[in-house]
Amino acid sequence: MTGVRGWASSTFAAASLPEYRRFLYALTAMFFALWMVGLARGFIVYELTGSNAALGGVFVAFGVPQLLFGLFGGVVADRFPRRTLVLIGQTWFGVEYVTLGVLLSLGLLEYWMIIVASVIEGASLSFYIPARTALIGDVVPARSLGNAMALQQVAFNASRIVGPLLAGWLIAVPAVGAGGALILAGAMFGDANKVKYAALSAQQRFTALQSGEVDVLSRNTTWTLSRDTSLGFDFTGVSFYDGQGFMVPKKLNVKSAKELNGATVCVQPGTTTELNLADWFRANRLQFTPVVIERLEEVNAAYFAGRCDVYTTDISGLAAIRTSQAPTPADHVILPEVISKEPLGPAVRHGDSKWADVVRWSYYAMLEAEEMGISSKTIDSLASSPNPAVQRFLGTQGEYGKMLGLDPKWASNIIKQVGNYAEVFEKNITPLGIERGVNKLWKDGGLQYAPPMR
Ligand SMILES: N[C@@H](CCC(=O)N[C@@H](CS)C(=O)NCC(=O)O)C(=O)O
Repeated sequence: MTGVRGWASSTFAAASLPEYRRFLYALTAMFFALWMVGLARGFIVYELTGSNAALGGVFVAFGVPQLLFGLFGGVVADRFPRRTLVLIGQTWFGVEYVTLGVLLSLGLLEYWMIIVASVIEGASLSFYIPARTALIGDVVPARSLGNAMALQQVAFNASRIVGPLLAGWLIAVPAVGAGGALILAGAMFGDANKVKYAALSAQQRFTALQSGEVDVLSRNTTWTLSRDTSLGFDFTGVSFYDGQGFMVPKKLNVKSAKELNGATVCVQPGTTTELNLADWFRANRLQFTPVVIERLEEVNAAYFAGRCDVYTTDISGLAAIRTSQAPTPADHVILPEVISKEPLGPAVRHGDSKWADVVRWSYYAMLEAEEMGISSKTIDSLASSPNPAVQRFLGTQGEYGKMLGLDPKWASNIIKQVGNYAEVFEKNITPLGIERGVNKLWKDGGLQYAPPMR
């Protein structure tokens, strides 16, 4: 026992000094943070940019100021109070890491911010390191100096091994890691069945998305300014250009919406439909009585039971309701007037740009596939295609999956399991009696256009 105690008291001699002990604790924490951030920073930069050169850029941004300011660091440490320099240094690193962390969680972090932070951090280290080393001499007596230096080195080396391990483990935990949501998304697109649907009324859908009950609204939500801003959503594209219309029983013999003066109109609350309806009747100096019912099944029942003369919603909705709910679909007609623009597309919450990117590019991949003639039927035969654009799409060339945080086969999985835009349209929309119309590809005179997948 005495032997061990003797060994311990000589090995940790400097640590018996309370002031040095505190110094060592602060230092160890600082070293851990430095090494952890070192690993996480590389990971984040690669995730943000997908480029090795960008990663190199960070090390240059970090190293060059150290080289330049390193020349003056020692001089400054000798002229200014070292304790203050060390305190300023550690506080600054803490503030920097927390700021970067918060920006990352909010999805606001950009590559240039990491570069700026790295330059400032590199420069600060040039003053901080000499000040910290010299501070040891202020804290411990000359005879313990060698021991104090050695202990500092032990803390440095231990944190160098454990810090990155800890950071790697944190990144690997989906709820914590920089790419948590993306890892889940990758899994989801690897298997189109790994999705949970939530049945929501038109009114419930917004709070469900805001509260995180669902991660995306993907059905018939119209992209409007107020939803994009004050409701806190981002619309990732327009997967279907629609418009609002009116459906009436054929037996009423109505040929135009202009003949609807005095009608009762079934409409759902929490929709663009409600406001468009009021605007259109007012603009046309017509009277109407709204019958406002929240649940879809109840509006349908009310209309088919004759509780209102007219049903109004998006034309795709009217066509779907007529096909799937009407006792005799041919007994109902959709009038020729299209009274609004209803660009329908997926909506996600503000603040998760990476998830938005995944949703956005999944839809564009379906358009791009149609444009390139890649379908669920042809995709397997294209593996040996000499066309580089096809190879990029299949994930055999480029690192586009990685840039999205997804599997290299992300796009081909979508096409194999779900189909390209035309296939999905033919399967789900054509049977409703709706033509491609404005939803044709841009090269066929429509509005559907995907930015380049490269
Ligand atoms: N596009 C409009 C109308 C959407 C809408 O009213 N959808 C109704 C009628 S199709 C609905 O109950 N949607 C639920 C669903 O389709 O399941 C909006 O975003 O406000």
